[in-house]
Amino acid sequence: MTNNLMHQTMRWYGPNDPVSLSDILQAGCKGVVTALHQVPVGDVWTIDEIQKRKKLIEDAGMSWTVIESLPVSDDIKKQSGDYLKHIENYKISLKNVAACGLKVVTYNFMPVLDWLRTDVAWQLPNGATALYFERLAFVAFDLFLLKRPGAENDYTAEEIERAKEKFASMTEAEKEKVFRNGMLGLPGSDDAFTPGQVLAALKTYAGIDAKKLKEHLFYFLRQVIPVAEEVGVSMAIHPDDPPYSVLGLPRIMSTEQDAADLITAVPSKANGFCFCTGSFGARPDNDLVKMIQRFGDHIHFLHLRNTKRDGNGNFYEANHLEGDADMYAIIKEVLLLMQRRNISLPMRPDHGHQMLDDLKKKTYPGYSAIGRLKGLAELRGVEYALSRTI
Ligand code: CS2
Ligand code: MN
Repeated sequence: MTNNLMHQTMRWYGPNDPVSLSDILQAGCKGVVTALHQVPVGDVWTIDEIQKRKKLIEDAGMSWTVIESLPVSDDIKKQSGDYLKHIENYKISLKNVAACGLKVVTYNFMPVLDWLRTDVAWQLPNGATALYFERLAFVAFDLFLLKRPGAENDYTAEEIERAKEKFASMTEAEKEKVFRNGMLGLPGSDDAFTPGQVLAALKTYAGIDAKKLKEHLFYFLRQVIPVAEEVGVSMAIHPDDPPYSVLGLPRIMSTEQDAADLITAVPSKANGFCFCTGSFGARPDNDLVKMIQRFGDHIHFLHLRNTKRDGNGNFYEANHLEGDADMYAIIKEVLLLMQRRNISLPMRPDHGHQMLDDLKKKTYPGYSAIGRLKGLAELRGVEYALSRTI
């Protein structure tokens, strides 16, 4: 019997989130994962603002367990404009969050966009909805809706042909939906991008390939990890979602090799992962259990989510215990890891289906209360049962 169970949390988008702190508490969470979304990317998070947010959470009976995310600016990712200033600001923010008692900072290094889906309300047979990435719809979006210059070079002739057929068969409403989903802003923001903004932003990455972007990531880490170490904060990079290049942009945290490179570049316990089984799991060549074994000492936070892939590059977000990721084996490995390190790792059910009463509500895509509660309840059931035998 092991005593180290995962520390259950949910993401909270702050006071405007339709899912309240009370909802999260009722779901059984001890902690909350949030960020100061109102602070412009690149600016300093002040102690005052951090304390205010922390107090809201503590007054509701929980702790602010993980920051997700302290965002890294595109200037830092490109080493352009104000990047040196932004890195200095990042260091100050790390010191400030540490001064407020926070210990884990999630971030990602995806250029321009965070996650991408073609449908954020894909009908499941049971009436609930899920997030869906349909490869051909995405290719059609890129070629015929966004009309990204040079996009045709990124796809095979056959794929382009099939995307053309797909596009021709789509109704205006379907086109509109794919377009709207492609333009969705960043998590936590209500603003969608305009095509002009996206195309302009993509253009600024011309000349930055995966090798260069990785160098920029490692440069950033060489600057901030010593500060994180000094103040006792663990940095947790979130993998790319989906875990491969999209819209001609390089992606550099998609594979086991990418993860290994990160640690080799800056070997420190403070340099680690937000291990997202949903994002890494969207690639068939990522062996999730093996990755937990290999990178266990550097895992600071867990996103437990499942995806179901097909052979054509499509995937949808499945029930947490279904899909391609073997959640039983993953949770077992996490329990062994926590036992070995004698810690309780923070986790959150990353996304959930829109279902029951939530179908009538507007929540951030993937972040409904009931769907996440269902996922969390199933995950903790597996963990509880497993913990009795480990
Ligand atoms: C999250 C990511 O909603 C999600 O898929 O897992 O948006 C994640 O918060 C960021 O990429 C981390 O920086
Ligand atoms: Mn995730």
